[in-house]
Amino acid sequence: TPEMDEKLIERISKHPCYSEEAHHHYARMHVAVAPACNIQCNYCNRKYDCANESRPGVVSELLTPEEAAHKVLVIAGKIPQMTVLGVAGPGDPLANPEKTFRTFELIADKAPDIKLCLSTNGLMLTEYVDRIKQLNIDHVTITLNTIDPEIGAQIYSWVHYKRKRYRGVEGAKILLEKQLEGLQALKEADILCKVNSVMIPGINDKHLVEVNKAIRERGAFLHNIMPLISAPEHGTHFGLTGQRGPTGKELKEVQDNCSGNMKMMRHCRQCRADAVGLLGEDRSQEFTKDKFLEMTPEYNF
Ligand code: CLF
Ligand code: SF4
Repeated sequence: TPEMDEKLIERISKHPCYSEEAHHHYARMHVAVAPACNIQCNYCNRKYDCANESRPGVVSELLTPEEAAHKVLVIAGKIPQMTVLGVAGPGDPLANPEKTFRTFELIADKAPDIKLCLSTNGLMLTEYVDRIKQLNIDHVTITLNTIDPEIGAQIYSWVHYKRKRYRGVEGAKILLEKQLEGLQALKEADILCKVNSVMIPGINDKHLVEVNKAIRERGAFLHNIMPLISAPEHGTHFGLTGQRGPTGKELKEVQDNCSGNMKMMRHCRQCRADAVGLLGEDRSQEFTKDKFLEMTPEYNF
């Protein structure tokens, strides 16, 4: 938009998720280095990728930070439009801080022109904002589905925080507070923040306008409302209780109701935790572990 300043445009212009325009020209890759998680979302089955950012029901191949860095260099050499590296699972990246930050460090060191992107449930965000800033990670996604602990208790079955497990409203309250604090801390550190919200009919659908207002007030840059994908065979709580996802029409209606004066993301493709390529294009199978470990990086920067 014309009122966006030039510096901001430059920060998003090569990020396919933050700029609708960019997604036609620039590609992203994910590396699955973060297996553990510290909460339990009712739309997630731990056997699969983190459904906060990814497509539920998909299993990504777990990599060590060193393997991930090798993969990134191989792919960046082969796909010139590759501009962004994201860590988005298969669990919560900040529940695996050593693996996640080691991966970012290796890539910042070897491929400094690749933009770094991180997706998290937000529980541990305030603890790591300084480290995120230090590593020059300019794009962080928080999945924030509600600002009401009563609704949260229907979405999260437990939250593990500081060596204790909290259930129901008590757990949701901790998570929700930490998410909003995290958002504020990102704003203060001048890191661009996208918020993902999973739309769950009958649970948070009517409430998402309020979520949108709350994140807007705290300076989120972009809001991505994603449809719940819930299939019984994925074995999630919602899948087993028959919770349905929204129709395309219902999703669009909520996005339209939120779009007052904030940018809404409407081109999300709910990628895998090991996605490679333009959004909507899946080249992950060209770069499975058995394949990329045999390839020599030809990346020049
Ligand atoms: Fe990956 Fe996410 Fe970064 Fe993009 S995906 S960590 S912000 S580089 Fe993009 Fe994929 Fe949607 Fe995510 S289309 S699921 S929003
Ligand atoms: Fe699953 Fe991600 Fe939620 Fe953890 S944060 S339970 S990995 S969807």
